[in-house]
Amino acid sequence: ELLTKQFHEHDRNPAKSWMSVFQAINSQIAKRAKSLKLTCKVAYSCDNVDKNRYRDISPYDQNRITLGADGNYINASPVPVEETNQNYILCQGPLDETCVDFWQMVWEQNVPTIVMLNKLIERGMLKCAPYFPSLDVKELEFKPYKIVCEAEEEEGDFTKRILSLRQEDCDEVKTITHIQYTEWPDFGVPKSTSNLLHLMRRYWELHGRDNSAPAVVHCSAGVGRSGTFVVVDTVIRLVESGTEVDMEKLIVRLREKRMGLIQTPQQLRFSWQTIVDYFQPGECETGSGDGPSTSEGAAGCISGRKRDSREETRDETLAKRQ
Ligand code: PTR
Ligand code: PTR
Repeated sequence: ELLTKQFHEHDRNPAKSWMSVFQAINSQIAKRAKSLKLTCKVAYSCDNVDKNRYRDISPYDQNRITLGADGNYINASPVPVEETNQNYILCQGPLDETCVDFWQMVWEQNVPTIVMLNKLIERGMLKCAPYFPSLDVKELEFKPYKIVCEAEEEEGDFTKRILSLRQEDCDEVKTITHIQYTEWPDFGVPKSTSNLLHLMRRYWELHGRDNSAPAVVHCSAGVGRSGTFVVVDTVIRLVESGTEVDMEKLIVRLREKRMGLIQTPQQLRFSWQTIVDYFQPGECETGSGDGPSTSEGAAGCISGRKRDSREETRDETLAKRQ
């Protein structure tokens, strides 16, 4: 497997280190952004500047979600991946003032699934407005939208909620699955690759593996963790369909849709390792890549200790292969 070989090359060869791969991606996208003349004028305009959580993370004018007939602004970017027939919307964690915009987007874009990769408070700072209801606060209203939490279930490192979304003066009710993963620090990586793979498998089950309806994926800025999630999902799908993947090229291509996807060399390494682990026979019983598997199977390989011993075996196997 080419990706596995490259992964270990980057791990062992200082000349091809993760930092240098990461920097190569940064400089390639900088050049691409220039030649494509990507701009963020709408995000920086007086009307909209306060709708951004971070000054340096904005959607490109050329690729942003617009709201209503007037094309109003939200810090969100559509990220379609044609080869896998998947559609993501990456966005920032809503601000208090943009919760209503967020639900307008979910309503208008017919979003069945929201994947949230952050906690509301991280390192003592508010990283996202409480835009969704829970069992504690069952109902929220952001006029004209009303959101009710119909069910909530803890599933290890994430919480699954079923939300219903209504709009004033409209009979339609939309049902949305909200998956909140709570173990992924910003600028960091989850505890283990099997942890993220568990989330991924549940996402495939809940969203529907072949569902091309847009899934909203967000964290605080909607780039670091969200980007890692989309890259892992995309590469797994491409490899399974027999397509050869160039990780650097893919990330550059996705970054033309939304800036900053994958924020650190460590996140890059982790996403790569998660993909390698998914296809590594024996990494976990259900991880052999023959399609979506049950969460019960994946849950078996969450323990950190178990993983360490598996890690060694895998490295030995790979060392022998090389
Ligand atoms: N298997 C790695 C190697 O080839 O060097 C060692 C390693 C594995 C190091 C996992 C760190 C790991 O943790 P994480 O999954 O958080 O990157
Ligand atoms: N300029 C901000 C910062 O560096 O803190 C932007 C930022 C914040 C970028 C969080 C990425 C962040 O992580 P994530 O996209 O995973 O929420």
